[in-house]
Amino acid sequence: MNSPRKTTARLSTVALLTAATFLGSCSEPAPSAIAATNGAQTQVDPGPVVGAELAVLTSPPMVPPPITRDHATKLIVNLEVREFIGEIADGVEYTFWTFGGSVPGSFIRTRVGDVVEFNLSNAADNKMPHNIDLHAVTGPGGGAASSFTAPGHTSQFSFKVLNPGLYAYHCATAPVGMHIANGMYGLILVEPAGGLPPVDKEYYVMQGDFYTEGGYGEAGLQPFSMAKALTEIPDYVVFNGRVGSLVGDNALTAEVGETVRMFVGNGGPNLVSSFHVIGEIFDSLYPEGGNLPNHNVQTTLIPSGGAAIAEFKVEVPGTFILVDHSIFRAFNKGALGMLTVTGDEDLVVYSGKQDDRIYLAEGGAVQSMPGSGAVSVPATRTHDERMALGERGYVANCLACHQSTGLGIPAAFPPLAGSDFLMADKARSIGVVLNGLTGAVTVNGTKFDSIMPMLNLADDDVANILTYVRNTWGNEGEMVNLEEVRAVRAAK
Ligand code: HEC
Ligand SMILES: [Cu+2]
Repeated sequence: MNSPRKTTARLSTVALLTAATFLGSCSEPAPSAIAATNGAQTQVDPGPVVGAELAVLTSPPMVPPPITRDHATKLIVNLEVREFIGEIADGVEYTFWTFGGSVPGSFIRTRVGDVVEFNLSNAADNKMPHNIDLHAVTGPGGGAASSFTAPGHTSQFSFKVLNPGLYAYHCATAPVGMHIANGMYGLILVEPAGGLPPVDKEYYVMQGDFYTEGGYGEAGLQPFSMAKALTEIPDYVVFNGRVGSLVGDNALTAEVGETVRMFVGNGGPNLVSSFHVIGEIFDSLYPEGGNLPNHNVQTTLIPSGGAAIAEFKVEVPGTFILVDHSIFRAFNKGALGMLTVTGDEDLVVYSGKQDDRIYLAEGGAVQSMPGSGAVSVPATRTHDERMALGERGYVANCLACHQSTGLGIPAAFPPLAGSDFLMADKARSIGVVLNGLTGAVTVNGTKFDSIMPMLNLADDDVANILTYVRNTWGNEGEMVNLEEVRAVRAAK
């Protein structure tokens, strides 16, 4: 019989469907691979399996190097399950169960047609049996039954990766929800035969929701809460297993002009992610990890147990914030990361603030403020006026990071409420708000090493906001007046 597999290298979608129908009615196995390049579906025979090699595994946010071989191989994956206590947020400990010692687990990179020899080891000092269900597997349970492994044992099974794409994997040992909730998930990439188009940077980011006995930020070792997991209202929603895993020194990085590819997964166990990068647009987006690209996408929905590939070029420098756009999760439960882009400004693509006018809704008068320094505003304001205007200014300019409570976010944004750093030196605090802040600072004994952007505020706004900040949440300080702000600006 003449197999349709051999007839032509390039088939239209219609032809493929026809071929599939035809195949269904004969005893030939289905074509083993359908690779895609920029949306054009091309039938590619992945070819014979040649040789053997040990898979390179990486912890997030790193990704193994692209596959350069032009043939399928026997790929040996050695993955060890480790149970340990780690931090889910500063001062908050949790017992993680992991594939390879990280949440999410090690990234596995294969090529279509590879025969994967999978060795799952369960460390001898672990307490629980575990297994693995890989969504890239064609076979019952995705490998779960074959990989069930008691502590101190190694299970081996093998599978052929038939479909290119980005797939989640997870533990499927009962209670399944609990094993996933404790961090047992990760991603496996199956590259198409021709590989993925080259990019400058590749990163691995995976969201997960966590359920603890104590509320968000409650210190100490926090046990898993089955009751909360059943209600599906998590205390933590995080990228890469921890609040602050991708901020400050741990931020992802790129240079202006580079192309970035993010392999983004969602381990759940419960929530769906509305993945978004603030200030960027995905030039290409492979929804659900499949091979049909969408273009010019703002936010993508990543199902629990699913993935997406997001690609974009970075045109301007700055800090681009990764969020689950179900936004309370980002600013209040931890689903926030950063991509720091360095390089030259392109003021045509993004100008920065060009003008600032005071808009007084009551009086209808609009006062123009040409540079942020030289402003015609009342030189004196009462304390109460500054407090009221300052609160408004705080909400508009500071709240997103330092929070309405002034408590900030552990490991990301320092507290202003009760901050010894803020209250110790008035002129210095004016300088922080005028110029932004980088480098390590210690606030109430906790070190922060991140970036506060320069906000381009008018001097009067700075005086108002700092008067408010230095006299709210239990802080007690004098009013900050315009002369003091001007003096700090002039001294710069
Ligand atoms: C985009 C997030 C962001 C915004 C918006 C922001 N900050 Fe910050 N702020 C930070 C970060 C991050 C640091 C720590 C910087 C470092 O580690 O060097 C910081 C540090 C500070 C500090 C010194 C440390 C402390 O806790 O006392 C003060 C004071 C401060 N910010 C005040 C403000 C005020 C007032 C505003 C609004 C006008 C503001 N910030 C807006 C992120 C932000
Ligand atoms: Cu498990």
